Amino acid sequence: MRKIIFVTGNPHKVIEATGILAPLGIEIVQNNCGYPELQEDGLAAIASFGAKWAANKLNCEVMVDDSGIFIEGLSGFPGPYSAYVAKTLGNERIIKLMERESNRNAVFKCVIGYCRPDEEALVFSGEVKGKIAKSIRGNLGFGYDPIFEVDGVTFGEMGDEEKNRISHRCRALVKFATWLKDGK
Ligand code: ITT
Repeated sequence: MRKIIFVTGNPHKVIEATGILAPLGIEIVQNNCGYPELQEDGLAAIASFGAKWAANKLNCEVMVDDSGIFIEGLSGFPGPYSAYVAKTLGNERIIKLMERESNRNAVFKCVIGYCRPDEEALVFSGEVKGKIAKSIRGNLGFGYDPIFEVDGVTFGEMGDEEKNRISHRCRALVKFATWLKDGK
């Protein structure tokens, strides 16, 4: 089994990534050494910088995952600032912000950054379109899962298996796994 270090402080990401990559023959090992998150407008730039930084620090091949939720009615907010907004506003206040908003469309995006020491990073992206729920629903998953719904069901109401079939993370990870399988 190919083993890859996943630099993240978020254990939920590791559980989801393991569910997706283990059946494809890739073992994930979490390292939470962290990496500097650039104040950039794009997830790809953040993931790419983070992967390169961590690969050189740990001196081995690594992957990172930078994700964010982009709410159409709020002009794409919080996007790359999703972690900060989750800590400061949280789901309840996002629902409140959206109270009078008729456009509830949102996109969840994930970018996997991969890098080997002294090389340039590669990125693999995935996204899933959905809507911001009218209220918090479901206690499964993490982060924005209870307020992001696809076909009327929030990620917080889905188990990992169901979320992993359609999620932004799954779409990015399958691209990454396909690239690895092609002998890279
Ligand atoms: P690392 O950077 O250490 O990997 P993080 O949780 O800070 O962990 P991100 O910056 O990628 O990760 O996440 C931005 C925010 O979006 C953060 O609050 C996450 O909890 C949330 N998030 C990321 N993926 C999610 C998902 O699949 N479902 C729900 N919320 C998610």
